[in-house]
Amino acid sequence: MLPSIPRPLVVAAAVLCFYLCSSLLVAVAEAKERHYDWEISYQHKSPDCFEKLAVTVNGEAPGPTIYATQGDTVVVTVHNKLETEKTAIHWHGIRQIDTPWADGVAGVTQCPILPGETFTYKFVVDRAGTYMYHAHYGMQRVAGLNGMIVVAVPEGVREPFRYDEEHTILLEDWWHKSVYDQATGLFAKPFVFVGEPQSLLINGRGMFNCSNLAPATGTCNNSHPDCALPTQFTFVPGKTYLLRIGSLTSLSSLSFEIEGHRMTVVEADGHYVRPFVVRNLFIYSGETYSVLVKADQDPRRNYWATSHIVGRNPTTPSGKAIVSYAGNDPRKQPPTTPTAGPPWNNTAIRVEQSKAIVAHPGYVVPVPQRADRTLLLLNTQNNINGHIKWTINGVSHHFPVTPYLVSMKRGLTTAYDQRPPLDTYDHIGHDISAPAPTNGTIGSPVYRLAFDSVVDVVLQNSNALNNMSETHPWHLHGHDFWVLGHGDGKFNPAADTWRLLNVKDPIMKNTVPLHPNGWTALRFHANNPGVWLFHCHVEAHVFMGMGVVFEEGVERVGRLPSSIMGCGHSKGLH
Ligand SMILES: *[C@@H]1O[C@H](CO)[C@@H](O)[C@H](O)[C@H]1NC(C)=O
Ligand SMILES: *[C@@H]1O[C@H](CO)[C@@H](O)[C@H](O)[C@H]1NC(C)=O
Ligand SMILES: *[C@@H]1O[C@H](CO)[C@@H](O)[C@H](O)[C@H]1NC(C)=O
Ligand SMILES: *[C@@H]1O[C@H](CO)[C@@H](O)[C@H](O)[C@H]1NC(C)=O
Ligand SMILES: *[C@@H]1O[C@H](CO)[C@@H](O)[C@H](O)[C@H]1NC(C)=O
Ligand SMILES: [Cu+2]
Repeated sequence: MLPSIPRPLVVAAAVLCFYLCSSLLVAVAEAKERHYDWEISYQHKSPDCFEKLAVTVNGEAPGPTIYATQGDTVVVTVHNKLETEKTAIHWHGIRQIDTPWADGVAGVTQCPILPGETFTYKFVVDRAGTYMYHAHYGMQRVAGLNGMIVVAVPEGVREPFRYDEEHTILLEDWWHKSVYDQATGLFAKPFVFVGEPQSLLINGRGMFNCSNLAPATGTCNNSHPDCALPTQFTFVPGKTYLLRIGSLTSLSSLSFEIEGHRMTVVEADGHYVRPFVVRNLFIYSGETYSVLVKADQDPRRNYWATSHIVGRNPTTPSGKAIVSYAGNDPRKQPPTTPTAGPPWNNTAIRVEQSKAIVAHPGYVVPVPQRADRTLLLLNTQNNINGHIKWTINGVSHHFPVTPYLVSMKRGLTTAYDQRPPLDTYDHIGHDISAPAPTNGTIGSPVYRLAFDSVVDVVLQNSNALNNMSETHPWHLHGHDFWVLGHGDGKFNPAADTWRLLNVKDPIMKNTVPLHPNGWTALRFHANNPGVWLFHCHVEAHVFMGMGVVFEEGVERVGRLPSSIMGCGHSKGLH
């Protein structure tokens, strides 16, 4: 539902239609084209009071929220005005059925858009829910090019819950260092990690305490209008709100909460969840959740909405926004000190919440009972010729210059690594609670999946070179997958681990966390012709090679638009 349309009217129309015009509905609710014209440029921004160059959409970071209705076609014309930098924009959670070239991943589905060039993305939003968009070129998304996509249910269709109004909440972490500095450090010898973020942002706002800045390093002004006030959300007493929450953090796993209010989780990555109540929502980069919140607290005061880092020992202050009850001064700070959030190192409570997310009983998408192929994907951190890399089954993924979609469709076999990657690793011999002893290699191989086959993926965590195990949220492009289970320790395909899997009512998602010292199992149907990236959504990790590429039915892909070509081996192709 669009926020500008009063909900009762829509409900009334829907109820009327149910009786009077259900047969006409299909004709009435004609899909629309939604056009956007975006100029991508660097602008000086102070989202947390520290001034920095940010990549913006029409001058804003985050960019505007795209509102559409299921079945609509979204057309975004992107003008790259970055002057010295290429770009590409990914529509996170949109499956791109019949339009694999619009997925927006430089090196996978298109050549990056050159400075001064214009590129048009056109795709159908085929399922209602909450989605996001962000740059998918180098580490550019960390510089601010991101935003949300809200897809409403078609007219006459009811969601399995009621609410009065909605808000969108985009969570980010933020660095004062430029993306260039961050990316260069990760590739340098010796390796320089990006470090912990300086701030957490809620809808693009945070507040860094400028007095804590080392002398004379940049401009920081706590009175700057971009940061002086946190984001404010208004609650009218007694009303129920749908909060569409998305995380596009670069590194951090978060816990989100609203002081004094319970949240009922009802949607995850565009799929209805069997509702469950939480005080704090754990959310990983690349995930979206919708929660219902009732404005049922003392309306004479305001409340803190906060985001806290979990999974890494936090040095970053919490993100803060104000939930203000109607009638109060929305800018008035709540009288309380924001909560500290849950202990950062309690993995068990996070795994427990992950396990609580199953499909709504009325919306279970039946799971194929068995897979045609199983991929056991072990992540290890390796020192490769003095560079610190993440590898999957020994290969650190490197994006080729020529987009896979073009090279695979056109048979350009020299454009990427032809050796098939390994479906498994030494799952008996590998000690996951020690740094990897093996060497890795850098490559650009592809898992070629039989079209229409059912594929299981088991993600296996292991300790990094610092002997710590981290959280890795994995995101699959072009599909939703069933989340079959999360487990502790090492997954053993020969043992009875399969009994732990949920094939009854698993939730479908596009992003799922792999928790420290554990494994995550998922299943998907390889039925969307194209070439799709599957990767850790921690920006530094994918840049260090933590990803794989799947191809399925590329021969079924329609004629490729020549606008995605022009780089590497695709020069001169049409
Ligand atoms: C900012 O930091 C200074 C110095 O550490 C401290 O005195 C001050 O109270 C802080 N301000 C806020 C709003 O936290
Ligand atoms: C800080 O920002 C405020 C509001 O824009 C402005 O009035 C003030 O001059 C700025 N201070 C400095 C030191 O730039
Ligand atoms: C988390 O860290 C604290 C402080 O180091 C420690 O006391 C506690 O046992 C740890 N909790 C877990 C679940 O590891
Ligand atoms: C690494 O950490 C594990 C616990 O996860 C511990 O048992 C092991 O001794 C550590 N190894 C090294 C080399 O520090
Ligand atoms: C890793 O590579 C180095 C250099 O090529 C070699 O000396 C070493 O034996 C290799 N180690 C393993 C465990 O393969
Ligand atoms: Cu990761």
